[in-house]
Amino acid sequence: MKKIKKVLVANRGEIALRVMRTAKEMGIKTVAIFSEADRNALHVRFADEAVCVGGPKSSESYLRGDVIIDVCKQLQVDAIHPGYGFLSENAGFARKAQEAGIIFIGPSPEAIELMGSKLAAKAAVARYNIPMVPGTEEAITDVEAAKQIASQVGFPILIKASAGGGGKGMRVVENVGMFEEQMKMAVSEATSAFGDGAVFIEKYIGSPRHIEIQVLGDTHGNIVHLFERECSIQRRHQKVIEEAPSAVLTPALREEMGRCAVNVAKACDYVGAGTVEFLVDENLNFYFLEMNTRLQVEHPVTEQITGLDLVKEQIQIAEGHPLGFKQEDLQINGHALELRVYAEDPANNFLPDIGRLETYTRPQGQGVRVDDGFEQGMDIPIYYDPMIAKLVTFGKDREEAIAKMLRAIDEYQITGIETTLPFGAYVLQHEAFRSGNFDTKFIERYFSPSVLEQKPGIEEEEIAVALAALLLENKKPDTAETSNVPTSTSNWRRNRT
Ligand code: MV4
Repeated sequence: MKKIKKVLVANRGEIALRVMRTAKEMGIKTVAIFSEADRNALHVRFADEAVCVGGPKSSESYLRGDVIIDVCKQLQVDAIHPGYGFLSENAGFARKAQEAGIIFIGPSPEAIELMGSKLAAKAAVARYNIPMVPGTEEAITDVEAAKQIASQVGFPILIKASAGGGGKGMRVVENVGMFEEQMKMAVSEATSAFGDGAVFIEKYIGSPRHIEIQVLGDTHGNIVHLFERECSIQRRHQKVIEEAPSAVLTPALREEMGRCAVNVAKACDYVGAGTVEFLVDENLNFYFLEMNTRLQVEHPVTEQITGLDLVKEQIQIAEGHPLGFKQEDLQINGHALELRVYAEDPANNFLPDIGRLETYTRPQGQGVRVDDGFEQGMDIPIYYDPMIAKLVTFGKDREEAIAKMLRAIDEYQITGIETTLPFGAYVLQHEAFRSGNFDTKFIERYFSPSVLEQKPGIEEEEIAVALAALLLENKKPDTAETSNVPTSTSNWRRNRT
């Protein structure tokens, strides 16, 4: 048991602030690190102490593990919280911190390493009877042998990089004729991207849901799960909306997936907060995909439905305290949604839209939480992730959480940059989202920039109807398939400059 008196947060933006808030509540002093681009950032102002660790690029600052550990030594820091991204899943960094006598708030370097290799992870959990997608258990090297396996598994198959994850280094192969070429490309991609060319085969699940389970493990061998998060609304592996609980899990399935997630954590002696990812197919079969050994971006939805503070749990675990509850003490209360607000232009292929936040007014009120790291007048730096805020709503049920989210989106005032807020409103109003009947193909299936075009006002509408009637005499409109799609009646567009 070691009391943490001072923590360094090796991160920036909303997550650095979010971690420091909890640290402060726990009476722990906070140290921020920052790059030259973040000199005026809110996490720097919030911290008790702040140290510039280098240039604007992540590789010159937030990724410099040795420099960060030196800062810890100089300022007598007891523990490092890595947040997400950057060094959070870097086993080498966790090990160096440990060797320097600094607590890494997270799992052991061994657990990070094991789960970082998708093949090693699958091998480790295999003895716990966890359902996995049919495929190879080892890296494939021989093309002919691999073709054989692929044919047995049945096309389409997916080639994945063992060192990948989060969708990086995946290739769908439709038939045996395309196998050799795709495999060679996958190996060369994996080699250049990860320095590890190991690839493996899985049956391709066409339209899966992505459901993940939050787990917590302490240093005394206790592991619990904190239910699921539904994360299927993604665009090119970038999550857009997450929710808890999922609209499709039955209590029995939730329990079963929860038990599997706990076993995955047991398989690597997991300590801290972690997330076990599953694919769920249309028949509600579920398959273990991978484990993320960090606090995730979307952790707030779990906090809302469980009433726990996950950062507080992480810190108490790191201090050596046993978990203060058992599985049977935990239950789901209400429903939470998270919308990631990105500085991207949905009308322009989601191109990053950097610039100054001319107006920035957060929504407020009951059931609304905004985790962000910016203020009005600040510039969004180009060097980092384009996510500017996480808008979280909480209600007694899913309908209430959705209603609050739509209200909050409407209330959120951002000018100076384009954001994904209107895109979020579109998704939330869509019949497929409302009904809960959606999967990871939602955006591909239902989104095109034209769906965000402003609904005309009454007068304009009358004119439009008259014009449409005229046009119809000549040709059918080409918007037929989107005509039944709900359109926002929000006034957010009128307010924008
Ligand atoms: C899959 C899959 C279909 N079949 N594996 C993408 C992220 C990475 N964690 C695993 N991913 C997938 N693995 C098999 N065997 C489809 C995906 C996938 C996906 C998964 C979760 C959320 C969004 C996704 C979008 C495209 C593909």
